[in-house]
Amino acid sequence: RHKFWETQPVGQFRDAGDASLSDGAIEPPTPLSEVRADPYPLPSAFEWFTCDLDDDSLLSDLYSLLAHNYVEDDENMFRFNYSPAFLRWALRPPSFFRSWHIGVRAKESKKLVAFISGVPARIRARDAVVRMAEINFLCVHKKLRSKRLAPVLIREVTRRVHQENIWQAAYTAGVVLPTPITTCRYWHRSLNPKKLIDVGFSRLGPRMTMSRTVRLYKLPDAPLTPGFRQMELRDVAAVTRLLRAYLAKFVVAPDFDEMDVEHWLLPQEDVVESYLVESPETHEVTDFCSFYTLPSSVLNNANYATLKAAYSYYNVSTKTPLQQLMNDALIVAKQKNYDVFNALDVMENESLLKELKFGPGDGQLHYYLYNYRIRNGIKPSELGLVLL
Ligand code: YNC
Ligand code: MG
Repeated sequence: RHKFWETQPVGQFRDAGDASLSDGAIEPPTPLSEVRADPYPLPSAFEWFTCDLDDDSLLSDLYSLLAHNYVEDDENMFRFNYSPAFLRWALRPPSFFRSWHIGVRAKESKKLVAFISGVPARIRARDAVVRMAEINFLCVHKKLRSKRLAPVLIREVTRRVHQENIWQAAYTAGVVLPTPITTCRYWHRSLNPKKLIDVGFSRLGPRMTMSRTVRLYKLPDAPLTPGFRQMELRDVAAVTRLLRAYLAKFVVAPDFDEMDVEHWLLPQEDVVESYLVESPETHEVTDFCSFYTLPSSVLNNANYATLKAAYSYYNVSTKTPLQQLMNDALIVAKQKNYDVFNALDVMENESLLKELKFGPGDGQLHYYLYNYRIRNGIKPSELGLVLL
């Protein structure tokens, strides 16, 4: 049933419940000299093309490919609209490889028609910290779908990851493939309920009027926790300590060092927002929360072109209750004019989603590891990893 995925070192559906299989790599690494030296062949009208994201015009080509052809919801009402600044951030973390920003273009017109990317990460699975690639932004132009181009892109990124002596990867997808380590659900918290209803993102509840709905989702004008402020460069060491201690609780989580924290969590306007609580008495940093900005294009609506969405990222509480911290995150997102705040049921999120008036979405997000087995999988609450 999965002609491509059945050939790959991933947990196969038939392996479920096989007690003889153990956790860890599915296949051992091959000697680097045996990694295929040449790119995989493409249909003759196309060529491989490494996208240099320093180049504003190439970044803008990638932005357009994704803005028109990337992920849509099941009803094709919305499409992710990752901004150019976001793409640069997402694709250039510490020690990134240029060769993992892989485009396919038409030989004649030079038009970008497909893309896949990887970035390096250290991810801990149970006790083992493993060097992995995080694979994202797999996209084939709508006119080239169902021609088995995706497996060629996946094989090519795998080859280039192997060339860097990395043998495992992590990725998420809305589709079911062999075999998720866990399946998460998105929850949505309305910040601008009127607009969300107008664009068809949400519906007026039964026996609800618009004015009652607006009142239901109303938030205070400013954060409530004393000492709540934006994260700054001088906070990197404290945030790294907090985050490392917290992520140690989960079965699968990134192994962040200070360079990672500086890249992934230092605020960048309209890309990533981070706040912390600095105790007014001791000046100790006790709590942390963050979200990233990912608008969606609203397809076919006369009044609105985009939805401004915040996505919960990493949150750590040691003194401020997590629910209060997340409520402050909602408040700042509302202040900054976001329409909706989204969160997965990962880490400890499930416990506060209902209380904070999030509602369950219909989209599921499946998490996968490549060439790494976690027998029986894990629960969303055991997952400490958020991919973009
Ligand atoms: C997907 N999302 O099952 P089988 S997520 C992985 N991830 O193979 P064709 C996918 N595989 O089942 P199309 C996939 N979607 O026959 C489909 N597949 O074994 C598999 N959509 O290929 C599918 N972006 O080219 C099937 O399909 C085979 O033309 C069919 O292209 C698919 O970024 C796609 O949703 C998704 O642009 C490119 O539909 C296209 O439909 C599209 O005939 C809109 O492909 C955008 C979209 C996906 C977002 C993402 C994560 C990707 C992970 C890829 C796997 C990485 C593995 C690790 C590599 C490194 C290893 C090391 C070390
Ligand atoms: Mg195709």
